Amino acid sequence: MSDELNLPVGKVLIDGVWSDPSSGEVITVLNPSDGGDYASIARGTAEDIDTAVASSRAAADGAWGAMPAFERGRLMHDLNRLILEHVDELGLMEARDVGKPLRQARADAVACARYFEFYAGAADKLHGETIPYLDGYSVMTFREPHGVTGHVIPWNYPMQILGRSVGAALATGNACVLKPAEDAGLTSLAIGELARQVGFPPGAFNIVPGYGEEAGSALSAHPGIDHISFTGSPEVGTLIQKAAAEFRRPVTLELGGKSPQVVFADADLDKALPFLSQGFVQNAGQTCSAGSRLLVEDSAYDQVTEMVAEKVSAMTVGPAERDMDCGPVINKQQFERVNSYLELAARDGLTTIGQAKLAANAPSEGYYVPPTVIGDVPADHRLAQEEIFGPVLSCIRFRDEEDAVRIANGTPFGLTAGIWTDDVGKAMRLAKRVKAGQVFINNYGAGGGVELPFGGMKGSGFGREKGFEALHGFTATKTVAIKHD
Ligand code: TAP
Repeated sequence: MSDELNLPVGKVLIDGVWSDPSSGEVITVLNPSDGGDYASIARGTAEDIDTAVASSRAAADGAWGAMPAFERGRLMHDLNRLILEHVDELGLMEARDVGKPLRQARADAVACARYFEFYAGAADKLHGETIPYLDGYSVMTFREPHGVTGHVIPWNYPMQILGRSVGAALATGNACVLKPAEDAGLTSLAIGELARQVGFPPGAFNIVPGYGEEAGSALSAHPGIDHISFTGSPEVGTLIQKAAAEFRRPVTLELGGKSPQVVFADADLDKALPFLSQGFVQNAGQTCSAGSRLLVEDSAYDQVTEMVAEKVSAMTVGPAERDMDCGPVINKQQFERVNSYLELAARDGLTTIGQAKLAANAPSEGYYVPPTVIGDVPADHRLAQEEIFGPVLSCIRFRDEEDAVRIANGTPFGLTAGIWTDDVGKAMRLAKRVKAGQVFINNYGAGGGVELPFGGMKGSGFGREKGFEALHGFTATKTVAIKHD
């Protein structure tokens, strides 16, 4: 681990102090670019979660809870600056931990800082309202923090997801307990250390790394948690929601997608091409909002898919630190899972129309899946329905606007959608009819914008993170009515 950050190995961060987990054990972390051991993190347990929740409760009821909002904002501004000072170091750490090309890993560190900057500025700008009511009453609302919030985050964008979830929770005065993914916990720990250095009060931000079924499950089932936010698989999302139901706690769930990019024949294809070909490759396709279904109007289908296939075939997949178009997937399980979809495509007679190359001298133990474009996938095929979470693009034809809406909405998911057309009316009709939490017209992703509310419809989950709206999710409204004749 990093010398400059001086991170201790195999510890939990509770109450502002690095300490041994109660298991006394560590989990070995692999570098997916070469399959070799890279670092180790603590195997946190239910006992550590208990300690962390108690520490956060004391912070919420004590120094952190009593801190004026503008001072919370100042601390978060300080954290933003410190993260920016460590972008290279955090980027390298993430590239090794997640297998993300260096450029993308650094961009994640910058985005994480930006979340803290955005929410620092928002901390003292969230306020209640006064409500006109009956004569003789004055009514006002307060937006109060939940208290102690739990955060279970995945391995695909650790820094960004930490920033958007913990950032919004801290800004509103909650004390946080974070359980990062066992495969990619290092940058979370590094940001915890930076938060410690800028002087967050003990317990405001505790981190317990460990296994999902151990530390994660203990956190989500803990009676001392007042809200839990989770990003990850639908299966674990269901477990989290069930655990929260036991104590009737609010939950935010972000569970991935199978997002369509809908291309009409009148679209500006030169502008669309980089987004269509990159939208499913970024982070080796392990992106909840990946544009992994390419829906193209019949008359333009051959031209668009040929252009995308050609672009993808010119890409190279290779080690994260060599900063190529695409890095490895996170681990062996994910490697096998993504390849099983490619095998399924071949078995069902689907055609690969474009595929990236493997870099020369890429370590044979690395988990490399070349970005792949599959042509004429039936809309109800598993490749067009299931979240593969790898760099695989399923191309699908549609007849007209009605058909496009039907196919776009025809999966269990509803996270994001892209619409490409020169016809504003058509674009807006579609934007209104597509079931998705974010819709992009003639772009895809809008540059990531921390300001833009993000979250799912249907099976993609509920609740919104990012933007000012996330602050509502991390607070509860209290109404106070005064009777005064
Ligand atoms: P999950 O198993 O859902 O992991 C996400 C987080 O939940 C991790 O911190 C994980 O810890 C934790 N977790 C696992 N089991 C838990 C439990 N029983 N109770 C509480 N927390 C638990 O996802 P994954 O294993 O990382 O990936 C599996 C699949 O999920 C992927 O193939 C992909 O399809 C999907 N996925 C989606 C997203 C997004 S953004 N939608 C992100 C990642 C993965 P451990 O890492 O220690 O298990």
